Amino acid sequence: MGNIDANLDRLAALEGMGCSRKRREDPRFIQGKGTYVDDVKMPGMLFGVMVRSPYAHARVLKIDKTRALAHPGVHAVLTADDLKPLKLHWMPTLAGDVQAVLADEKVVFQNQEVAFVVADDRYVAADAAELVEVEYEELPVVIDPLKALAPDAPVIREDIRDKQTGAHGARSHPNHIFTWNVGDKDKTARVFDNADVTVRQEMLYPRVHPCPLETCGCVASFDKARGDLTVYITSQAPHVVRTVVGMLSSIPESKIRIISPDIGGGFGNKVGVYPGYVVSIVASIVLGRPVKWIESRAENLSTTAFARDYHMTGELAADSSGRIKALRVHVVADHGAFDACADPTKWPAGMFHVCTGSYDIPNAFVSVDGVYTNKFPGGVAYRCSFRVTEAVYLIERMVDVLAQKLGMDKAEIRLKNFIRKDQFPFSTPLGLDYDSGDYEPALRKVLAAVDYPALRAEQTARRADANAEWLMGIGIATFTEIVGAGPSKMCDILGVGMFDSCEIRVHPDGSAIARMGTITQGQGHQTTYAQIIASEAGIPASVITVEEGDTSTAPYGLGTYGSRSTPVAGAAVARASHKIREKARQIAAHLLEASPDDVEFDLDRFVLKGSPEQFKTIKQVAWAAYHNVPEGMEMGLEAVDYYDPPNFTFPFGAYACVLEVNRFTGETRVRRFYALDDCGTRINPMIIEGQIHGGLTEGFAVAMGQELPYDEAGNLLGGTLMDYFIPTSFETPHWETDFTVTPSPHHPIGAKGVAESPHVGSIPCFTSAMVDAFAHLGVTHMNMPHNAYRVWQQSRSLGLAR
Ligand code: MCN
Ligand code: CUN
Repeated sequence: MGNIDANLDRLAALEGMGCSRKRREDPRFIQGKGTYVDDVKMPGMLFGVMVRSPYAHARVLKIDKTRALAHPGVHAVLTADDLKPLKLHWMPTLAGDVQAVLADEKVVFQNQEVAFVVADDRYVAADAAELVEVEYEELPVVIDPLKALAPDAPVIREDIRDKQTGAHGARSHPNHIFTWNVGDKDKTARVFDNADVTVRQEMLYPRVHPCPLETCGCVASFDKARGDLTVYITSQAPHVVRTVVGMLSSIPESKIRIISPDIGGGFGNKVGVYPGYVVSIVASIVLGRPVKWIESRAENLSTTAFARDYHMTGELAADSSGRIKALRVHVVADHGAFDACADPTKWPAGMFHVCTGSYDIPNAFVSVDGVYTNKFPGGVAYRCSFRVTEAVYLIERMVDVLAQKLGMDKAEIRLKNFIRKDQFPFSTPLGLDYDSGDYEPALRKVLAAVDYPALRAEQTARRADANAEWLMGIGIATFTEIVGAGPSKMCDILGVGMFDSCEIRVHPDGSAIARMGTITQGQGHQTTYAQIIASEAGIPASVITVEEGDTSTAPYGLGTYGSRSTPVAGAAVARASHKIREKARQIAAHLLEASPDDVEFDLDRFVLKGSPEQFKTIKQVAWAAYHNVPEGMEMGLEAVDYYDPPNFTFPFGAYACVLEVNRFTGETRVRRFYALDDCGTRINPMIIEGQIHGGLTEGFAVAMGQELPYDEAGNLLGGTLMDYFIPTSFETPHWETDFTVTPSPHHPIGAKGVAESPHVGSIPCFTSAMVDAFAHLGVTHMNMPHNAYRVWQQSRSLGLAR
């Protein structure tokens, strides 16, 4: 008994995987002691402010900087003409397109960067920006992506007007970016032709924005004497920024240091390289002084990486029993005026082809047309897993629509079509190989938890009551996520494969530092990576420092987005830990004067097999590593691992939502939201729950209120927090969470990513519940956002409200 207690004490002291260790980063944050980019102050630092276009599409006839330059405190006003000799007026995007750094002869979206004013402080720069006189000639505007390919549509990108092929194949129109087809078109068509039942539904996933608390910004500092460039930057991928800056500037990467300090939320908004970063660097090189640029909220919401804007049409074919036979999808993807989608996969619509979802659908065909419009660029952001949000929304909506057509229950149709546990690994008709899943028990657990039959009975009674003011909607979503970009044969950024890395150094006293190629923006990496090392190498998490974000110290890594940190870097941590453990075992054997084969790892020590009283702790081994190692072994105890995963990981979940909808006002109340997630091996249950709460809250925001609409002239309506919905604790529902554990078979510790799942899964669940409130009246779909005004309009159109 005593032994077991002692072992449990040793286990607890490690704070390894499975333990809800408190977040190590929070004491700093809640005391206001974080260091964000805007906290960085350097001697002689200047400030830059952008001059932006008021028009969505216009020729730039003339830029007069005279008055701005004459303003006291102004050091420079940069325009495209100043960048031209440096060949920096255009830059490559992550999607194989080019983007104007500063408007070159024309502007193609409202708030586009036109000039950059550098001055002693931010106020002076802002005042002087007003004095830059730009003469525009307005051009006709294309806002609706469905009209972008019309023969007479205005040409947005004159720079590539005659380019017949883009980064993803042939272009058919000057506003056309790509057509991406995947699946078997003819076979799918035949199945549709012969199907018992088919359904078709158009839906819009509107343009939204992740709106992180901290906007984007940087401090660029070029040291002329040393020829070194240091950039503090809000980046989710600092090494990638270093490589891009190296390419653009021809400064060797060894002379460039990119530091992502604390980041106040990224959510995919901080993956790309923005004009503000480039011009700040140029200004610092030109002026020989550090230059800071920090976006305003409005600039962030109207110029840097939005999400979605997917106009989707889905079709399902099924037999009369509800067995799905085929899926067909067409998407018009609005990428804005430059294709600057932060999509590192080789597919131009990212992972959209996960849209067969959790279901065994034998035939599928998907076609996506990417188009340019006069809106700001982006598309991949906001807990999206590279278009999985859109894919899951589509399939979950379609399954609901089919159930309605067949008069089937929406839980039943899902249970009928799920990929079964014994079918994994499962190859989908669109070419993905799901690693593992166990969908049916997950949904059954959720149905039992919310007492689904009772909810349906209550709803039936409510529907029968003609005077009921509150309608009741029940939503279900059973999703499959795809995270962990990625196998470098499928994913790269500008040619760099998407491995990730970890370097661990164990110091003589047994404490350690782990340096990572990823960068936390709030996900708690400093807490959780240490837990992996604790379990895998026996070093207590409390003595492990995790460091990220400085390219001068961290091993090269591709950064944090697409919930890839756990599936990719987490695997590198485990493998580096195993290397440490193996070397430590050799040293322990040497200290125990035994053969390494007779020594085994046990939690925090190395034990002589058969005599557990004879052991060396990892702490003792660490000390020995610096003075007493076996003959011929290098001193020191460190390891580095670069991990290129063999496949993605496929987390999944089953969600249920109960919504109350006021038929007279359109007001809604989330009565219940139950989220079951399966992310394989769980490293820190508390952090997972926090991530899920965050993702669900953002899902609620998107489903219920967020959108970035435009008027016909290309003016962004709702680009400030006066209009853009950010839920506070007041609006946010109460979340109930649950889990199952289906490890990834190919990940060294069986872990899958989790951070985006709740967002991906909750949004269709909200829509499912919203439509369900009106389903008995024949409604099959309602476009988001489900705000009170739009819901009231729906209610009124059905005669339920005045
Ligand atoms: N985790 C775990 N066990 C697992 C999986 C994950 O304990 N099986 C823990 C990890 O150790 C990590 C956290 O959960 O501490 C998230 O891990 P993971 O799912 O691997 O995702 P990433 O760390 O790669 O985070 C990226 C993801 C993305 S893409 C967006 S968008 C998003 C999100 O994280 N942005 C966020 N969550 C965010 N949370 C905060 N606070 N801020 C953001 O900007
Ligand atoms: Cu798609 S948003 Mo996250 O990948 O940074």
